[in-house]
Amino acid sequence: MKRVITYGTFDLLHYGHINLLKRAKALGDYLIVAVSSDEFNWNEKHKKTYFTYEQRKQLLEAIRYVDLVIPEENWQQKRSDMHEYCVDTFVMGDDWKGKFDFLKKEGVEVVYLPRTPEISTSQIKHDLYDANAVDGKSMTSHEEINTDPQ
Ligand code: C2G
Repeated sequence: MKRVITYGTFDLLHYGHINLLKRAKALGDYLIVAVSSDEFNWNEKHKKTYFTYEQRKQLLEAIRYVDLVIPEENWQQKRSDMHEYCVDTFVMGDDWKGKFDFLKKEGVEVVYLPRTPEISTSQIKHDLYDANAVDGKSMTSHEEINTDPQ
């Protein structure tokens, strides 16, 4: 069984993430996703996520390509993860190209896959902020939606 691993925040899960996970799984038989903890995001990546670790973990576990979700708690854990989870292939989007080549020394294939263009969590946040700023209305509640077919 070929075991693949990838790491990320996966906040506001979108089709760019899904494309990555689908292609990562296609490289093997078992896909592990190390999802960044809330503390790691805040302290090391200076990202405030919309969804908590538990919520992001739940979303990822619902994806057909994902077999196991583990926490990513620091930058240093990758080396030991390769051995602890018997990883054959490490996969990241190519925005990280070259950054994790050191893992080859752990006997792991390192693969960078092309990012899906024009979608990112920060782009989603930006677009929603702009949209709200333009029309000034919050999301329409069900009470306000006229479902009368007449
Ligand atoms: N990704 C992609 N296409 C996009 C957006 C993201 O292929 N349009 C990929 C990224 O390249 C990454 C994965 O999806 O491989 C997760 O992206 P993020 O949640 O933004 O993760 P990141 O903040 O890059 O954290 O130790 C590694 C870090 O945890 C990676």
